[in-house]
Amino acid sequence: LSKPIDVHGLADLLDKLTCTRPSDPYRVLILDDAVPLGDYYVAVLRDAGMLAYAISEPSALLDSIATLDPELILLDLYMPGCNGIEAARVVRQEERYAGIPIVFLSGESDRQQQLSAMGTGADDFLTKPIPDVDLVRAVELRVSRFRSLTALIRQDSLTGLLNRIAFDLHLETEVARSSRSDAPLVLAILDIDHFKRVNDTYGHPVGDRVIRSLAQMLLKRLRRHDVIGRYGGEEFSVLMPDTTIAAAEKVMNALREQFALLPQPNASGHFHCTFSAGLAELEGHYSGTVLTSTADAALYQAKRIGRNRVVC
Ligand code: GH3
Ligand code: MG
Ligand code: MG
Ligand code: MG
Repeated sequence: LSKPIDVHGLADLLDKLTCTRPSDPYRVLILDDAVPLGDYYVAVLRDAGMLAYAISEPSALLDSIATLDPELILLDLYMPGCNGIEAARVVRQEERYAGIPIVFLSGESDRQQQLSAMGTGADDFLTKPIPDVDLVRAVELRVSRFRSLTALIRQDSLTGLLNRIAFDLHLETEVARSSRSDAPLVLAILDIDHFKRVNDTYGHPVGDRVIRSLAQMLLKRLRRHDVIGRYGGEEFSVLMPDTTIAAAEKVMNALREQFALLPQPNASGHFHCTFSAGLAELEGHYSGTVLTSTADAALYQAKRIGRNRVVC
C-alpha cells in the first residue's frame, strides 16, 4: 500500500487487515418488500459466488446487519411502512455501520428522487430492471473497494503492520475465541529500549528504520496465525493463539536475542538496539483490556529491572 513490504505472508497480513480472507465470499444484504424479487437477486448474487441474504421487512434491517455483517446493502426505495431513504438513514446513524456501502435498486427514474436517495450517504443508485451481469459487477466493484479501504485504515503506514484499531479488533475476537474453546492465548507487548536516545543520536529517519527492522523480524519469525500490531511509537503487540506462556516466553527470548544482534545501519557504520517485552496469558474471565494491562505491567517490570529482557 504506502510502502513496499518485502515479507512473505503478505496475503495473511491482508486477511488480518480486513478481518476477512480474500477467498471469503462477499456478504450482501438485500432489503426489498417484493419477496420474489429479493429472492431473485439472492439467486443471482449466489450464482456469482457471493453470500447473499434478502429481507422484506425494513424493521429487520439492523438485526440482519448485526447477524450477517454485510459488506454491501442493496436497498429498495419504495416499501410500505418505511421507504429506502429512511432505512438508509437508520443505517447511517449507527457509527459502526457508517462505512458499509449502500446501493439503491429501484424502478424510480426521476432524477430528483434519485438524488435525494443519494443524499442519505448512499453509494450508488441502480435502476430496475437491471441485467444480472450489471448487478453482479456493481456489487463486486463496491465490495472490493470497501475491502481495500478497510485494509488501508487498519494498516500502520510506517511498518505495514496492523495499527492499534485493527489490533484491538483482533484482540477482542481472539479473547472470545480462546475463552470459548478454553485454548491458551498469550499477549506480548514489546518496547524498544532507550529509543529516544536512538532518535537523539542518529536522527528520526534512522529511528524509523529501527522500528521497521523490528516489524520485519516479527513478520518473518512469528507464525501465520500470530497477530502482530504496532501499538504506538516504538511499541508492538503480538497475540499468540494456542500458545502457552512458557512457549511464548521462549519465542520472545529468541527474538530478543536475534534483534540485539541485528546491525542497525547509520551514517558512519552500525549500532545495536534491544527491546523489552511483557507477556500475559488469558486466564479465567479475562478481557482484552485486562490482558493488555497485565502485559503492560510485565513490560514495566522488564524495564525497571534493566531492559533487554522478557518478563511474564
Ligand atoms: P525505554 O527504554 O524506557 O522504553 O525508553 P525510551 O527512550 O524508548 O522510551 P520513551 O517512551 O521515552 O521514548 C520513545 C520515543 O519514541 C519518543 C518518541 O520521540 C519516539 N517515537 C515515537 N514514534 C516514533 C516514530 O514513528 N519514529 C521515530 N523515529 N521515533 C518515534
Ligand atoms: Mg418496493
Ligand atoms: Mg515506549
Ligand atoms: Mg522505549
